[in-house]
Amino acid sequence: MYFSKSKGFPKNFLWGSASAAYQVEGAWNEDGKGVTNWDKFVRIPGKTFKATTGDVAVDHYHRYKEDVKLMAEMGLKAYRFSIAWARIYPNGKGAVNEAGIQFYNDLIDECIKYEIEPMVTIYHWDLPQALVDEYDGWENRQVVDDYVNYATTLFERFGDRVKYWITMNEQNVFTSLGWLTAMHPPGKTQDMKMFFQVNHHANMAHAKTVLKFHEMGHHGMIGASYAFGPSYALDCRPENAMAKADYDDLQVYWWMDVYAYGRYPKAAMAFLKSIDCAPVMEEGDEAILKEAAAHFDFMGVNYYQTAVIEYNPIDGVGLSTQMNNTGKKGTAKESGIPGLFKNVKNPYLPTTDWDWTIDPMGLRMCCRTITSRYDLPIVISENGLGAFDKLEDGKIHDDYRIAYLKAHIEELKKACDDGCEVLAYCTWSFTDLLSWLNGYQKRYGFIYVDREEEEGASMDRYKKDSYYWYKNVIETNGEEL
Ligand code: BGP
Repeated sequence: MYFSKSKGFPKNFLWGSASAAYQVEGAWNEDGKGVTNWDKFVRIPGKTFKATTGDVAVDHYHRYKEDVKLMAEMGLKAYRFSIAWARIYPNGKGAVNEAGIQFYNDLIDECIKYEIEPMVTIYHWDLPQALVDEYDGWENRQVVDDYVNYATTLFERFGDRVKYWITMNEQNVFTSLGWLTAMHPPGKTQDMKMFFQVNHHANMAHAKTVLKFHEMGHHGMIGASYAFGPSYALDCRPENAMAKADYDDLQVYWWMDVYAYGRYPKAAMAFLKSIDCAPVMEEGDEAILKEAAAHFDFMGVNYYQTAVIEYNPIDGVGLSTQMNNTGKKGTAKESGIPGLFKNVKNPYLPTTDWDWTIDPMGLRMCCRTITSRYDLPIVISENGLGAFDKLEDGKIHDDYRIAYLKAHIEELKKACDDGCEVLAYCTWSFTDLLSWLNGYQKRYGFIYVDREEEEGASMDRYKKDSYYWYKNVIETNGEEL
């Protein structure tokens, strides 16, 4: 659509920034925190760039006051962070660790002190290892009750101050990388059947938590953050258009339809049944998913890139178990599902050094799709550029990051003109932090943190040029970009 005059961003728009516990906190074994699947996984040789871990990360656990103060100086309206399940329940269940509760109470209070809206992600990939040891974590349906119990504790302890809740961060990513491509814990390859079963467990955990939240009478909003990469068919050949439809049903609507409609896409389910990979569901599950969808308050979107889809013959390329985690452009591999589709390069768009396509218009596309398909409010829970930054004389001139964010926010503004109800925009990330598989050199923050892959640097914080730029964006409510 074309609008000669923009309405701009709504009043009270939440200009935010996001992080995740494992990527920022550090203090991996302090104050009673239990060991997680990630604490174990990063210690397997060859899994992460230069064997980096989140043991110390950017020390947010000890420096959260300094970090929140920097947010306040910038005028940030919302801080999205995740809670480490193993700080609250070191064994995943059982006795609550009060020191863990205290840390998040302090962090929430610190945000509120500066009128920064805390936005909490309940699960951002760090699962208590005790649950893996006891029953294989997400592979076992027992995880549903333990997740709901953990989430309920968070609502009880923090629900008086936290209004925005996100059940799952990128369920599509942690399950794909965990059970199909072995890049995340538990490091399994091509376990298609288990992949869909695990997703069903996560969907049930999500749904029961949404219902619990509303039963408890909370007045806030609850959603889930989905890693949405809208797709384009390579061209107008009908087999490529059909490959795109297959991709959308199996890799996009498979998650969003469950959150928003409480059902799995029909064609995808028919296909999975035909290859004996459909999830086993219990009696009553469908009704629970439906009921939860009716109480689902917003779609969270983590947007980084779009995908181009081409038909993939039955003897075609399989899923790639490697990604570019060095920042050497052009080293990413093609990936696909034989007989269905594969992802190919977009010849019209540039990429980052880690081969992620840069497509600002894709962000508007996300909002449009969600609005026309689900008519739900939208929280952009992540968007940002991973890049090499250089600290020179205490300054970081990251004009490339400013250009990236500006182009995306411009498209988001158009989505608002289109009638999409966008509540928030959270950049990834506020400070630099650990990039799961890519070490610390792939930086996303407004705040540069003095640390490299090796431990022992000062951890001092420096404001990048983008910090001052975003401050002005917030002050002008997105009028000056
Ligand atoms: C999302 C995750 C974030 C973050 C971001 C950037 O998928 O939710 O936790 O890591 O991507 O990814 P990366 O660190 O791999 O560059």
